[in-house]
Amino acid sequence: MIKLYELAGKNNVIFSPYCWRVRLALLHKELDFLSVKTAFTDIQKISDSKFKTVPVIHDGNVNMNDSFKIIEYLEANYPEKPSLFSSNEGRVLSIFIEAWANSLHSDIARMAIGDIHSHLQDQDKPYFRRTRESFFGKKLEDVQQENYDTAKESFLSKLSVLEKYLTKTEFIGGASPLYPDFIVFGSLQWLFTTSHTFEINELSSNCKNWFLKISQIYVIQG
Ligand SMILES: N[C@@H](CCC(=O)N[C@@H](CS)C(=O)NCC(=O)O)C(=O)O
Repeated sequence: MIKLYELAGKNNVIFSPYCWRVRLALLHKELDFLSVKTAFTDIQKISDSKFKTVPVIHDGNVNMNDSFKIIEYLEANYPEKPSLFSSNEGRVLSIFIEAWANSLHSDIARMAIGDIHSHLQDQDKPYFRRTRESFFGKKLEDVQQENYDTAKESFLSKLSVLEKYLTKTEFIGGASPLYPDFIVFGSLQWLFTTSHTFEINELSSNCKNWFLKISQIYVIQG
């Protein structure tokens, strides 16, 4: 069975956007998998320190990280299972959507970096604080407090593009969800699983309904 190493905080909360992308892809492909809940500071123990980031999958002799590479591997090796791209056009769309969704991450980090820290396992807290405070040049709580409003405005402004798009189509991938949907879902799920402040009702209606539909199809079943 495929093993999925995914980042987990306190109470096994899964919050990493990239891990959510792969988790939904495995559920969509109806592939059985074993979730290995992993702390930041345990990533080095996977596959003899081969990887610096999760998600990682082990499938037989294959060990790999990087969400997009994992998706391409699953598509190539499980062609009889429901497709994540549907076509080469779907794969190319995913590349664009990945870049767009990743541009939400700097906003989400500024909206929730202190809250993310509070969700971590105790063993991860010093590592996370040290590396992220060195990146931002200030205390995590100050980053969040000083930037929350402007980051939220930027985040919602980027999502207004998706809001308009979703007037034309039920899912980003068309009539049913595809990997581009899971990419964006993973990014938003990162915010919703960690923020103490931002609520789903703050999303505009098409984005909110789209998010809830994906949750119902995959997350609740999963
Ligand atoms: N490009 C990678 C990015 C993965 C990534 O950055 N994962 C983060 C968790 S969200 C991580 O493992 N960080 C390790 C660390 O900060 O030490 C992917 O798509 O999988």
